[in-house]
Amino acid sequence: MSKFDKYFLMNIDDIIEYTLEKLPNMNWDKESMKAVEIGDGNLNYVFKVWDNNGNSVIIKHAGEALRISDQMKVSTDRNRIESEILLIEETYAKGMVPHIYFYDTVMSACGMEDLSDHKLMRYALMEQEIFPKFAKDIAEFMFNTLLKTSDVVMEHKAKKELVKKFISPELCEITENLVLMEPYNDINKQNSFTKQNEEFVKRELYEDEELILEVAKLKFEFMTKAQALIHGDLHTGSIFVKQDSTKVFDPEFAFYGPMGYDIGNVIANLIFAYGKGLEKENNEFCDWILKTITEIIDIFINEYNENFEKIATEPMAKVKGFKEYYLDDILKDTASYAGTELHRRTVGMAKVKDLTSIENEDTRAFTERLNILCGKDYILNSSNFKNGVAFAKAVLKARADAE
Ligand code: SR1
Ligand code: MG
Repeated sequence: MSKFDKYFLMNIDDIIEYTLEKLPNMNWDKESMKAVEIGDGNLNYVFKVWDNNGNSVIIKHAGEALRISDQMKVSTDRNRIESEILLIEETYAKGMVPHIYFYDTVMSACGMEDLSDHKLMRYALMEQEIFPKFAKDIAEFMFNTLLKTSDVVMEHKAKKELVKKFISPELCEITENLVLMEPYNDINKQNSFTKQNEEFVKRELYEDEELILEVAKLKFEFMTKAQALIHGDLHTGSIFVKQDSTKVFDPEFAFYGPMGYDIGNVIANLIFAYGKGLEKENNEFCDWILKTITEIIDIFINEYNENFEKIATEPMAKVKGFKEYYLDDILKDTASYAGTELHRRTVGMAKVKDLTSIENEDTRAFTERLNILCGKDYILNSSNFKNGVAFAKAVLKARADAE
């Protein structure tokens, strides 16, 4: 019998005992073991445990209520999903995710590789740090994890087993509401933004029927398009970086959905960093962000074009014209979901620090307008975004229009 045989919400005092029970072979120096809570996400508790022997591990633990709101209850099964996805992604994109040492479906906790030598990408970007290798790393990560889990490549019955295994109604519902509805109707009265943009948001989001119809279609596509095993929340707070390394983590929102949801999230979150760069009047950083957006899209397209024939197993995917049709569809979704991410992080309940840290009210209002206009361009003209330059140019256009 162990106190960890039945679920309870662990706190810092439980973590060392828990770690010793789950990772007994790590040669821990019990006397010097320490633990600290380091989580700053919206959902879970994250503990770092270490000792003087040089051992360290991250324990991630799902509570029944979310950190962002104790009114919101979401299945603790998200911890299993996250652990299993990381193990799968490790096979598709070696070295690009933290290694999972164990996961525990009783306590809804897992132990994973400590990546403290990396920085959380959102904070590094807010400090205006540049990562020249990032575009290639993330584009290849997305190509490998998305294309290779799709019906283009996978045997269809095996793929459907994964669809079943990673069905995630409660986490998907969060996205369906917070991303693909509330920014456009504020139905739950959770939206917020600068006071001076009240008329602007009303006109550009709440009253734009053409936009809302497109978002309605995107919501249904998100709910029904089981295209690839997506990360589901691939923002810069789900990525660790070093100059020579990129690691993707936190795939608890993973499920079979549209590939463009992941790619679009990466693009939108780089645009939030661009807004921060504008606040700091850092042209070099802003130029690097636009270059990175361009490269991510173009490297993804290049990987796709170079490898499609080599990895496709589905005979009908090899029909003339299908490859081009399928890529166009991925890029259209990428633009569209970049747009919805830009909107929800600007007006919705789960904001990003890149934006909320802008203290000057006028600058913040300007950045809000840039995000909203760029998002609208991506959604309303989604078929036009067929290369990296097109994605980057939309940011410059929105910047000019937001003045
Ligand atoms: C209620 S959870 C809010 C947001 O945090 C996560 O990181 C997801 O992005 C979710 O939408
Ligand atoms: Mg997260």
